[in-house]
Amino acid sequence: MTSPHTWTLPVHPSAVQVLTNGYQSWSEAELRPLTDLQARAAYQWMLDQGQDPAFAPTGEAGVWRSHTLIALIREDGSGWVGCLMNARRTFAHWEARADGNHVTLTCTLEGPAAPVTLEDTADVLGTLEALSARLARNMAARTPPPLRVWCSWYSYYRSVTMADMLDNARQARDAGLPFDVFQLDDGFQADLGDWFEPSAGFGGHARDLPGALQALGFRAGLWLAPFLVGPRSRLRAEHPEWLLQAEDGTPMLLGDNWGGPYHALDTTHPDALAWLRTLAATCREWGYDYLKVDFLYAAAHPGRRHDPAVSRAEAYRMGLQALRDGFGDDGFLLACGAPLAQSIGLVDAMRTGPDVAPLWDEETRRVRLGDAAGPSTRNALHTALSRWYQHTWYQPDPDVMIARREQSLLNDHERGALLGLLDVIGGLRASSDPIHLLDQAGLELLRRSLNISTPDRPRGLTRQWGGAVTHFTRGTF
Ligand code: 9PG
Repeated sequence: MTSPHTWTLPVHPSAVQVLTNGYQSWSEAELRPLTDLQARAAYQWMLDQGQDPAFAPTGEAGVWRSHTLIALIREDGSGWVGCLMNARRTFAHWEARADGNHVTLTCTLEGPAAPVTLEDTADVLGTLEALSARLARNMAARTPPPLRVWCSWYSYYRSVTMADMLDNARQARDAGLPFDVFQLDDGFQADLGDWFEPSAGFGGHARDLPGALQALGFRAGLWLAPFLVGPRSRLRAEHPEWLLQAEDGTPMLLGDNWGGPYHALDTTHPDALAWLRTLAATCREWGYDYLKVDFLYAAAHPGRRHDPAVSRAEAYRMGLQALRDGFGDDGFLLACGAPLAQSIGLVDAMRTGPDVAPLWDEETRRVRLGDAAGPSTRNALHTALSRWYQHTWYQPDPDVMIARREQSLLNDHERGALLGLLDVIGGLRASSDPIHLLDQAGLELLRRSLNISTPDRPRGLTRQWGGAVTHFTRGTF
């Protein structure tokens, strides 16, 4: 941890809005009046899974925390942009504070020294884009053409079967739907870490899927949470020494999903790194050339590591590099639940918001529990829109369109908003709808959502929309 840079900005706190960038894919990013309150999640597992437990919002009005970069914007579009210019081994923790009649801005680095810039500008949005693009160049960003993906998660969840995958691929082929990739999500594996053994319900083995998908004309994609280890998994029993430790030296438990907390792999352990390389290489041998690697923040979680000299950012990057090395340079990696800037140059695409869900908003979790990282269409759009400038870092993945009318609480207006805003955000296009649930209108909506678009630049500052303060240029609703 280096000593912080501190600046005093000569502007009244009530005269600026702050644009924050949350820590990882699901963490909230937003544009808000500086004098407002930044939400802090009520439970530790939410801080672990949706914010940065080492740099979470304070719960104090007028204090805003942001990762990598921050912008302060006056009504006329002028203001300041602060940005870390190389995130390979370092986190930058920004805090803007309303301080009497001015604003105090601090930047604290966690990890080795790295260049940080603060620019005073007449055009905050333009400067933000320029600095983002420079960061992307400094880290040799990968932005291959975006793909159109069918993903099993948002309709089959963990009950997905081999037959569901093949039925949908066959129906998509028969309907001439322009998907590039069919991606199997969570549910096929025996446990977190035991990726080579099938779950009881999957009805097959993940290694047998790529050949069948390719025969139908699609590339094959697979989901992994490569840095997570289930408490009851075989991996946990065989290699407890590969796990991130709590202060007392026992394997740490963090987050809460799949009915409880889970362990994280210690990516500074050479044998754990070798295992990660083999894992990615094996998926490639099975015929997958697209991997959705999820819950990646776990490799950067605070804790005791085999090599204590390695920073959290660097430990994360070592794990991600091992996956890239195993999967090959020409494989497509989509990161999810991932520290954002620290992934530049190693991944092809990035989820830039929380999950879409077949409902608009889950107010209890968002408002009462202070956690906007939970799945909802509103949360997904709100955060992905607030990261529009990150399209130079990798292909943004704003998550799936939901075109179906069955098994969904979204109304026509909400479906229209989702379609229009996915178009504004750009990047990957995806769907999870069971093809047989789509009538003519549903198929038409799905086809429109699969049109690749160029990310839009916001025209104005803010707009009150659907309970979210955000900014965008156009939408078809
Ligand atoms: C598989 C899913 C899907 C999905 C991922 C991730 O904080 N949360 O409540 C939370 C819920 C779901 C979630 C992440 C966080 O989903 O984003 O696309 O792959 O895992 O389990």
